[in-house]
Amino acid sequence: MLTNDQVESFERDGFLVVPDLIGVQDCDALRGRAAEMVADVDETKVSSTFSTTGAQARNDYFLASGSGIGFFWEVEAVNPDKTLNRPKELAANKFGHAMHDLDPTFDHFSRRTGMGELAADLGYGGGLLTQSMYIYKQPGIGGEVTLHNDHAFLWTEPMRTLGFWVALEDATTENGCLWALPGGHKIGQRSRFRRDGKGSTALEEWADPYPTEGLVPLEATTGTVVALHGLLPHRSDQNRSDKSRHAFTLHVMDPAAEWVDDNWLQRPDGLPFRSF
Ligand SMILES: O=C(O)CCC(=O)C(=O)O
Repeated sequence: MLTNDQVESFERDGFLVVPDLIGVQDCDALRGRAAEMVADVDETKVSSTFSTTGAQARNDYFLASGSGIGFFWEVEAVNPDKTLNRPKELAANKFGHAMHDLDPTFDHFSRRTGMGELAADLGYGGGLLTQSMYIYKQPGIGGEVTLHNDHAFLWTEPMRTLGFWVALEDATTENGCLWALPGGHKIGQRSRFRRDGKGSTALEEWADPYPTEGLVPLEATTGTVVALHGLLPHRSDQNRSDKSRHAFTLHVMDPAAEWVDDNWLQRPDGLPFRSF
């Protein structure tokens, strides 16, 4: 699927933008399914928000979403009394993290649209799917995602995690596209998010933060897949525009690597990680 130049570019930069990998019909089907799922959420029972800039609800609901499907609201969409200040389909920040194994539409999108072949070309043949997310980046209130790499949250020994970020709508600098640091995957790991034995989680940062100079925008049209090396620093801005920017992310680990048992995301015996 990929040319040698594309593979070399991924190895050099730590990312690769692959336009038009996924058909618009498949993107629309995923958006339609997400709309059904958020319509079914009882917002009086879900009070988790998601933000990478402030204190987060790191609770049992979040931890359970590693092997289920949990919804998280935008901070700016929640009133002080925890009610939502707008319709829930415009209030959701994201949902995750096991739809690829639990929902047929997400399973199809993850396993039957070419991402398996892309993973194999990037050295992840037989890779195990560890995490999926549907990210809204809502118009007006879509929150910033601060500079990080994904391996800090999805740790393997040795460090072998690959991410796919799929544009379900056009993503531009106006509505909060990804930004990445070319070659930044060679800097090494500088943080780790782990859980303790009591069900709490914390982000440990043990070296200088990643440099914020030199990041480039990764604008993407609908159906584009951005492959991200697990160690690549990336971020996205707030979305203050009037355009939404829905995206889907999928993470893959090398089947020869070990999934460590203090990762926040753990699967029960009955729901092991599966391949494409
Ligand atoms: O979709 C975004 O804005 C950023 C997503 C991201 O970086 C992540 O979830 O790791």
